[in-house]
Amino acid sequence: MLPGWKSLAILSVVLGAMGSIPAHAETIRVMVDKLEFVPAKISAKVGDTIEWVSTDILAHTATVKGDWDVMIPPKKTVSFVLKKAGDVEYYCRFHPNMKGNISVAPQ
Ligand SMILES: [Cu+2]
Repeated sequence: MLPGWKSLAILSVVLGAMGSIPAHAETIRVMVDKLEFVPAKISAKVGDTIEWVSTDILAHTATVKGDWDVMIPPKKTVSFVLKKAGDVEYYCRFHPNMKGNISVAPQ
């Protein structure tokens, strides 16, 4: 049975209301597969969580030179809370060609 248009309309109103809650922290998902961060470029704000979901068979890291370093084991999901604003370039220590960018807005 397909849901009726009325229940879909109610659902979209509920989701719309959730989206309008001001400045709540979000979780932003980045897939890690075949030596790539997807999407490579994301926007976030201070307090948001980045969740790297690896479907790769290799271990990776999300590393910012002189700052944070997150291990991403094969086929695991790891998360990291952004603590400061700025344009963040990160890469994988094991595969320096793997690069990502997070534009972190102040809260
Ligand atoms: Cu890697």
